[in-house]
Amino acid sequence: MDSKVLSRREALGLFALAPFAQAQAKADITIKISEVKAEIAKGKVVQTLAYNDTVPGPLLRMKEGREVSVKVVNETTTPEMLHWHGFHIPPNVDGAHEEGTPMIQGKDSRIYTFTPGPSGTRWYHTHAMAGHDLKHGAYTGQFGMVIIEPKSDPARYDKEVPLLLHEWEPSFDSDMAMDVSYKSYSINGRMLGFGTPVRVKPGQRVLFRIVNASATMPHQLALSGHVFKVIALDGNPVAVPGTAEVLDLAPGERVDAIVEMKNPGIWVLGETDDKQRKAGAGIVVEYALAKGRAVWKAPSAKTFDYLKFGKTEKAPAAENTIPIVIEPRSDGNLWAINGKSYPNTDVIRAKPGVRNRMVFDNRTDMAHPVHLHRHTLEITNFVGRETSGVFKDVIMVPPKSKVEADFLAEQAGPSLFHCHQQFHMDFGFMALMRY
Ligand SMILES: [Cu+2]
Repeated sequence: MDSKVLSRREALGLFALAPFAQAQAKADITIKISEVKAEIAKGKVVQTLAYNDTVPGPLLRMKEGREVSVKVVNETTTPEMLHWHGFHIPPNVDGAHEEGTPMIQGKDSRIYTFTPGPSGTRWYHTHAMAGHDLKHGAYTGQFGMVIIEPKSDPARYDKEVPLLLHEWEPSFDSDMAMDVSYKSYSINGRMLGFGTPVRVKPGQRVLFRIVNASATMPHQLALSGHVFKVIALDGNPVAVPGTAEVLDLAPGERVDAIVEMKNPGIWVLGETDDKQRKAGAGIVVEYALAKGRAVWKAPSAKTFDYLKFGKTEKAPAAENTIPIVIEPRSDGNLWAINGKSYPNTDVIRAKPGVRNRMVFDNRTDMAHPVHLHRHTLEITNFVGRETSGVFKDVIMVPPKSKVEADFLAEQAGPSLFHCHQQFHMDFGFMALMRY
């Protein structure tokens, strides 16, 4: 779809009719977008945009395969877009303007009706562009978790704890306005020490469902005195569940990990980076009857590897190969895909109905969390190592390296491919895929 034409038609109000009819209709879930004052610590208030007046937005539970309708009411005066991240749903409801989902105009509403799937830890967040405006897009509080419950659930745990990471008070590092930094950090909308602790009991198996809802920052987490057992990445069960002292999450990524609670005390689950943790990136985990201050104990190992959770067997061969060359630019855009920056990027052509292989060739000196909408990617080669059985929708491609990942082309219509780092997406790192 030609985005320039669409914006012009929107400017003329040609999309006003359908939303008006929709405004009268009922939905299973209503999400309101409005400006809020969020208290992220005692006396520390940030003004932001949020869903249903809370940061994060409400935890949504959907059933795999059961149709749901969600009414999104935009009480702000600027157009918004709500994306269902990790869902295999049609482009008119996926929540990307570039795919053809209509924007939710200011003071207007839209109903999204779709059949959720696949099951797992998904999330929803704004897909509006921000550019240099740090008061919009993923810099805001517009994010929340969706758990799509499977038709039958084999996972065994005693308690489920959703954790959503975010940063506040963004600013540009320098006059160059190239990189964003933050004054404060939060988990579940509160700085470390100011939220409700995660309350556990000895012997419990606790499932942490973690989303990095950061606009731009990767994070590394550890739970002092405990080890994670990773069971799913981006909501998709891994081939080989395994332990990890630390969890790496790029923007957009999720980790589901079970922790056996067998070290009573009061502990910090937080960023391994001291500066970020001290600026709020953590949450207290408190055993029943434990007394004292929350303790941070740095992990002994700091490496996290996708392939630890994959099989060593090669994935089946793909029938089509799609080269994705990532390069830096300095022409007003920052990044290019196959030599061009969005909106001038070439359409990525996939072969319908078969296994397609994306070959990410990151020629830049930064890692990029690449994200493909409406599909699941299986990592088949990570920096020279072959694997199978690790299914994701965001893959962190290390600097100056190659990563290969396959998807089944079974979702007709356009799908957006982009870097999940908001500042990268907004400055060229985006393309449409079709088949
Ligand atoms: Cu990037």
